[in-house]
Amino acid sequence: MSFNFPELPYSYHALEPYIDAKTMEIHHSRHHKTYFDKFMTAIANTALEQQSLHDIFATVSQQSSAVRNHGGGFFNHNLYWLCMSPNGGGQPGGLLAEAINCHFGSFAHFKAAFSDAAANHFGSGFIWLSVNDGRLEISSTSNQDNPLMDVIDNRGEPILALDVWEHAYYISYQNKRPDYIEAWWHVVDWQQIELHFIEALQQQ
Ligand code: MN3
Repeated sequence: MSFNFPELPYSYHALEPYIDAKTMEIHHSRHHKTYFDKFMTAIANTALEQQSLHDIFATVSQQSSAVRNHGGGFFNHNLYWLCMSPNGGGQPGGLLAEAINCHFGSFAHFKAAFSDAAANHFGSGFIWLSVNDGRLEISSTSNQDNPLMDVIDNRGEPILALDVWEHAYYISYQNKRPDYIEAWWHVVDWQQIELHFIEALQQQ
């Protein structure tokens, strides 16, 4: 595998007023870039260079904490950026809407459950919507772990990621994580997440 640090698919100010440009710039060019650089250092001249992130995470319990933390940080932010768009917000349609209604009762129920998980997650981490054996599940992980890792109880293929580390929201929202979560729904790119959903179903 060759791993590349991704450009954002939109400008740093594109998600304003919901996520400010300074936060996006620091988060992408410093936090995410540091995870990427340290991950590349951690796997340099090892067999992991030839593996996919999915394969590395499937055996991450046997790897160094640097691979777990920085590989997770690399992957998790890749997905977080893709899940947002200046044209986001609203509700999902198509197959994803059907699946959300089936598994959570309604979009409103899903949104409330996901927001609760995000607001109540203690400390740094990520909140996920994942596909597990064809079912949609909400889960949370600490630090830079994710549902692909063999150290996680609630495993699945993540299709939606929300970063709840303070670096994701502190400049605009300080300690008010629920306000960040409420703003974030306005930039969630449901068309992209439906693509992730269809890909995940095809893999299982
Ligand atoms: Mn982050």
